[in-house]
Amino acid sequence: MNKKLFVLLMMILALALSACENSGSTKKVSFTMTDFAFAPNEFSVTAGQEITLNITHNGSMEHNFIVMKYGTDAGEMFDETDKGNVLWAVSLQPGDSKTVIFTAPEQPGTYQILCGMPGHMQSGMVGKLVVTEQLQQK
Ligand SMILES: [Cu+2]
Repeated sequence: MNKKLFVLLMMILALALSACENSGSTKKVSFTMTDFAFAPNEFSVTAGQEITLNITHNGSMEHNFIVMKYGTDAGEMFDETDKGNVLWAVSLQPGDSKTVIFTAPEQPGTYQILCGMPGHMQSGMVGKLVVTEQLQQK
């Protein structure tokens, strides 16, 4: 096979693959942040799934949405020692609603969600992300 044809075939393959990815559905999840709660505060997603998070900030101070790595939690409070265990985080200022993409982890299980602002976790800004195993395609 000559080189030009090979390159062309690879380009077609790449296009076909990206088309497949785009056709996969993104799961839409909406929640609200207030002082001091996430509503809802429990989310169920499928491993590896693309999640479109619609976040509405109805509070009066900065909040963040942190997902801790599998098997870790922040304990009594979120501090410096917990920063290395952050899997994913997004921060919002009051009035700053956002739509962000989050890819669910591959490892099924329960992950801790919290707000890392000092004292917010203790005030109730905690939640759970439940990742369920991907169903086998038939
Ligand atoms: Cu907060």
